Formats: sequence, C-alpha cells, structure tokens
Amino acid sequence: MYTLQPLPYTYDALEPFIDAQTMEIHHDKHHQAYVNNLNKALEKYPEWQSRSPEELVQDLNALPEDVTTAVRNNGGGVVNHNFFWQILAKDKVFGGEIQKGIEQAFGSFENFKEQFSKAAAGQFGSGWAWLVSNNGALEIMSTPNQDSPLSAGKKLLLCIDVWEHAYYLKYQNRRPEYIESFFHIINWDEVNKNFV
Ligand code: MN3
Repeated sequence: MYTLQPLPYTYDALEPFIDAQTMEIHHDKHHQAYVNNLNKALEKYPEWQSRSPEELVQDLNALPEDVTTAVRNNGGGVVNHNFFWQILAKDKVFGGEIQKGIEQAFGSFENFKEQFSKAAAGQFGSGWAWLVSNNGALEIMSTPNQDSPLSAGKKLLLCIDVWEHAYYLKYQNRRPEYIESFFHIINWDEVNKNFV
C-alpha cells in the first residue's frame, strides 16, 4: 500500500509566500486523497503494488486498461506532489550548474522566469508548469490535471502546482501573484541535485 510522504518541513515553513493553512490542507487532504485513490485503484491488481508511483506513471500504457486513467490521475497526483514539496524552501540561492543551464537555454534568468510564469499562468484550469530535462536539453512545459512529464520520458527539475487548491485561500483568483511568490521559495539546492 502506498503511504503519504511527509512534508520535509513544517506547514508554516514557506510563510508568507504560501500560508500554513494552505500547506496543511494541500498536503494532509489533497495529497492524501491521491494516495488513497491510488491504493483503491490498484486493490485488485496486487502485482502492480510493488511498483513505485513514479514507475507506474512512467509506464502508464503497461497497466491494465481499466485502471490507466485512475493511475494517471492519482498516481500522477502522488508523484507530482512528492516532487513539488522537495523543490520548495525559503532563502535558497540561485547558482550552480542549474544557473549555467538556465542561462544557456533561455539567455537569462529573467527570460526563463518570464517563460515559466507564462506557462504557469496560461495553463487553462488545473495543472502544473515544469522545467524538465529532455535528454539534457532544458524545456519549459505545462501539463493539465495531474499529468506528469515522467509519462513523456522527461526528467523533472522544477515545478509549480497551479491547481486552485495550491493558492486560493491566500491569493484567490490572483494566480500571477502566487507565481511571483513561488520564485521566492525555490529550493535551488534540490533543483541542482535533480539536474545532475
Ligand atoms: Mn496540488
């Protein structure tokens, strides 16, 4: 059975950029629900339960057809949130190999920020924006719902959750303001580790 990965910090660790109440509900209710629903989806397929959620999402087409959508949505929800919590932290400094990579791929950090913010703001409805590595090439992409770039064979470097549950309590409909805040809480140490 899959279990909820604990938050790597306290609920208030990202204040004031993301408020404690949002973090608590987001992790303990929303993320937990994806875990519960993934368990429910694979109840009658014990042979699949030994795969990590990441492995399931990387190989959706191998799954029994009647659970593909449930695993795509809920396995995706599990892996996307597992990953998202890790790349958030306050007071981290932009630098290292990822700085070189971003400046090379996008010309400047400002260009990267602009393109990434556009992808995040422009994702219609619920979804995510990502910085991924496609065989070593940095790319910005967005995905709807809980679709993961892992399903398309990409390596995850950085992401933002733009579901309303990620920001509505504090920012209401002001998604661009939430995206601006996100840039204050990127854990560049983790992003550098992902980039290796
Ligand atoms: Mn979420």
